[in-house]
Amino acid sequence: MCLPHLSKLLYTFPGWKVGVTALQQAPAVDVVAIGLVSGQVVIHNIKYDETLMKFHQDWGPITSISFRTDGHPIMAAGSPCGHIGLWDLEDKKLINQMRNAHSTAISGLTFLHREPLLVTNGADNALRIWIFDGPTGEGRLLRIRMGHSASLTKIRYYGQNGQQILSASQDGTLQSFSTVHEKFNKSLGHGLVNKKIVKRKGLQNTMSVRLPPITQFAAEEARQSDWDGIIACHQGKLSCSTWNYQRSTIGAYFLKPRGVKTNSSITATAVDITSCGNFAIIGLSSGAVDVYNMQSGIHRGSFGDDKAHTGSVRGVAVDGLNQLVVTAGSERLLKFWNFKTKVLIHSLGLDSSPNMMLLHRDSGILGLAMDDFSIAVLDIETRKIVREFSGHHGQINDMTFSPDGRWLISAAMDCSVRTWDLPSGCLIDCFLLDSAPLNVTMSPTGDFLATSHVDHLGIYLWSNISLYSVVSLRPLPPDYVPSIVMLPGTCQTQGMEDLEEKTELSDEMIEYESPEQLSEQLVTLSLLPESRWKNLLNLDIIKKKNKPKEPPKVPQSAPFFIPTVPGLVPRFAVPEPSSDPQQSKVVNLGILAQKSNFYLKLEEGLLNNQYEAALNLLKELGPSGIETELRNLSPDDGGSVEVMRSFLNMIGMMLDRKRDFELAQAYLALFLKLHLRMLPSEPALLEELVKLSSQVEKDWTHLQSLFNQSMCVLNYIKSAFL
Ligand SMILES: *[C@@H]1O[C@H](CO)[C@@H](O)[C@H](O)[C@H]1NC(C)=O
Ligand SMILES: *[C@@H]1O[C@H](CO)[C@@H](O)[C@H](O)[C@H]1NC(C)=O
Ligand SMILES: *[C@@H]1O[C@H](CO)[C@@H](O)[C@H](O)[C@H]1NC(C)=O
Ligand SMILES: *[C@H]1O[C@H](CO)[C@@H](O)[C@H](O)[C@H]1NC(C)=O
Repeated sequence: MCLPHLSKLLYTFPGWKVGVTALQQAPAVDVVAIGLVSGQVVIHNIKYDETLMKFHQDWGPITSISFRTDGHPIMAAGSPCGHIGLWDLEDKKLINQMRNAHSTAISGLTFLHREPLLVTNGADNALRIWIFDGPTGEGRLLRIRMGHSASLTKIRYYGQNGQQILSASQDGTLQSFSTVHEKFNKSLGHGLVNKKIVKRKGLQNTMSVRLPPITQFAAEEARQSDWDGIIACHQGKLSCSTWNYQRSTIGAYFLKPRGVKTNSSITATAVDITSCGNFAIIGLSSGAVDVYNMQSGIHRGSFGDDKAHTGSVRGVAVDGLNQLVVTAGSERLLKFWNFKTKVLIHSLGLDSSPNMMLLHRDSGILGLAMDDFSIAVLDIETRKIVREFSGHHGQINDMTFSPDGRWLISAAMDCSVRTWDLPSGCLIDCFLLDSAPLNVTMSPTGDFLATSHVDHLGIYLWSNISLYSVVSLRPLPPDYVPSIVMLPGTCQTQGMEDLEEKTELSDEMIEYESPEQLSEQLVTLSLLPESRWKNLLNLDIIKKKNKPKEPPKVPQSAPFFIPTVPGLVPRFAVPEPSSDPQQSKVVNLGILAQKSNFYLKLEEGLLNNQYEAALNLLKELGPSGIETELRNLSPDDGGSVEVMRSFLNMIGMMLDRKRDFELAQAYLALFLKLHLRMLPSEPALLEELVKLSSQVEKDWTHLQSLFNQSMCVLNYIKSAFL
């Protein structure tokens, strides 16, 4: 397919006076559909430059067009407002509309070949598959894959099994992502201001009833099957919403402090839920901290005479036993309260105002990130600062404890993620990212660290490298220069672009010739049939099986001329019984040994270090031929130690080149089997073998890890589609 006129302009269409936005070939020959800015779709025969039909869609420019190919003459056209029009090409009319297929513009839609399935995607970061199986000809949503459509505002692991991550986003939704399988993820949806009104008025899709994005949330699964287990603050809002994880929806209450005017600029800034799931604690920007019952939504008291803090509340936390509440205020005070009596126990002055606060409930260790980019760690029993860490050069966005409370991991605007070892008080890990990390959360089982990043919609998972290899966790030196880790992406990387450019250079299509070796990282197999190498090791068994039961016998019939014994008296010679009963027709080749071609090439190889010729000879032989050649290498069978060394060199060369991998293994195995007895007595050979052994092992470990990796991917794909 290398046509010289491939890139030659053949014809120019005059156009339709407005911009063309989509172009799609129709199933009919020479017919294309042209989508225009005006919302028109023109079905045009390009051979005769003739318009066959025109449709007009009212939703603005056509973004994308596709034709059904399973026997229905239907065309789908996408629009910038998320609707899809379905047109009948025979009756030349609109037969259906799929409104709000996506919440943003449809960026692409395609009917699957010969299937009643339409795949659409949009700028809302969703991929949907619609099936056309109903009588109305309307698409029914079959499958959906959806992420957040705007940047994330907060992520936290949910539950104790470490498999779900709750994430809130600027798009106003709260979603739960499973780290195990997409099957288990779910969206808790948008928060609606008043569900009942919305239902009654059928306002489902109007933006005005949606709550602003969640900025903070706390979740506790202890009573999730009884009542709501998630409490969330919304951007610029005073009241906090509750959410139900099990029912995947916004919950029953809006917890709103009484006595605060709704139109004041006071907002909720910090929340926590007790580990029993009964109480929620809400801190406000005014400094007030209130307790609510999660089951009933009733106000259960507040801390402080009027307010807990004079500044805004930057963090609230309850200990694991509902005894102590810790609150941090922007006026540089950390306060300890009795949970039941709401009495102030202790107030601690800080050097700088706290930015965020995090409590590790099991150990009672409290992490405080300060506005001066330092971190303080307190023990809530003794109420003393036990560690202070500095090193970040930017605002600390988030922190998380490892499940055992040993490590504190912090993420900051300076694009670094740092791991601090609490017992030793040292920084043990630090790496830089190309995009500043916003939130970090460690799974309760310690297997993953999840991060969210500026300008990224996804959640990134990091695994604990010490699970896979031995890492010495030494304190990093003060002048340690962290390396930059690139976030994995779906966009093409630099290297791929280079590759593409290179391939683009040759405009002629060259038939692909597979190189002898694809990559130095991989091994290549010979293309010899399996029978040539697979059974080499079992050759003796096969021979034994195929061996005639008895040696061929001389027929016992009387000869025609009976031999006589020379002498005076004629006497018949009695045939002597064969002296060697074991003698068979199988000739012992060792005795007849004459230097074979292979042997000669190996000898040559010793001089010029070229083993290609010898290898090629060996490749042409069948299994028993190979065995004979290898057997004859040993000094007992007419060979020499030198030639055996040459053979090992040949194997070494094969391993080096990483080609004919299976042959190298099979030949070596047979060689070892045949000469096992004599090899140890030859130091020269032994030395060679030790070298080979490490080489074989290295290659194999590499291969094995590749195999394992492939198996994992395969298993994953299998589990994802079955
Ligand atoms: C999490 O990320 C948001 C922005 O996405 C940031 O405002 C916030 O400070 C981060 N940390 C916490 C603890 O929410
Ligand atoms: C809040 O609204 C009331 C009337 O509803 C008004 O008198 C008051 O000035 C408003 N306060 C603010 C901070 O907007
Ligand atoms: C990482 O793995 C090692 C080895 O299993 C374990 O000792 C360590 O606690 C893990 N780290 C975290 C933060 O879970
Ligand atoms: C998760 O996957 C399921 C099924 O694959 C899908 O229905 C759901 O919308 C997805 N949700 C998110 C948040 O990705």
